[in-house]
Amino acid sequence: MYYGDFDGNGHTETILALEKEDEYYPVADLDALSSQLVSLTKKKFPVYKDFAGKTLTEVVDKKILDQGTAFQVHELSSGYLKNENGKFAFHPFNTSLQVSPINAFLVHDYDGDGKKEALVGGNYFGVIPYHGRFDGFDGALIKDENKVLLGSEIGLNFTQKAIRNFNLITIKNEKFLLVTINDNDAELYEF
Ligand SMILES: [Ca+2]
Ligand SMILES: [Ca+2]
Repeated sequence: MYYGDFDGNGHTETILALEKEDEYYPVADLDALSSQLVSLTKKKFPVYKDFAGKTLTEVVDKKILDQGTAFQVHELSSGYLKNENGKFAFHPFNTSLQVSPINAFLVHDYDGDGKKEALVGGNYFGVIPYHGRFDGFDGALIKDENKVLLGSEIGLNFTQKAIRNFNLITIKNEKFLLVTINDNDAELYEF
């Protein structure tokens, strides 16, 4: 992500780029990019065909990009840190847990077998329509490194909901899971 005032109009821009075979390509399409950088893109690419397949530095001059700050992300997977002989190593979760950003974890012995599990919730709607909202994650219970139960298998229904937080609450000596959802009613699950 390049961040800076690339056209010198006093407002900062962010330009996202993805690496593919050692080249960087802009993530945004011509319309989105030119809405931020009119002088740099629409004049340079009057027709869409000319923009297609162009690398980032073919779209925005390297000298101009270098005026900004470059940020890099190397890992977008959700995962956990495992203590391996005193050193923590990152391990991504399996693919069933990668369908949306994860926002909520709650560790507890949910099934009463004496071992703790991690309940996981996610989804995120705060994206532009072009990217499409992340709404397909059903929630999950991580039993251990190799065993993950999806929400639908354990009586949860978190799809189409942007899960934000979990709490355990006790009402009249009975334990409940309180699920807080962004821009929606909270939900109470009986154990
Ligand atoms: Ca600017
Ligand atoms: Ca357990």
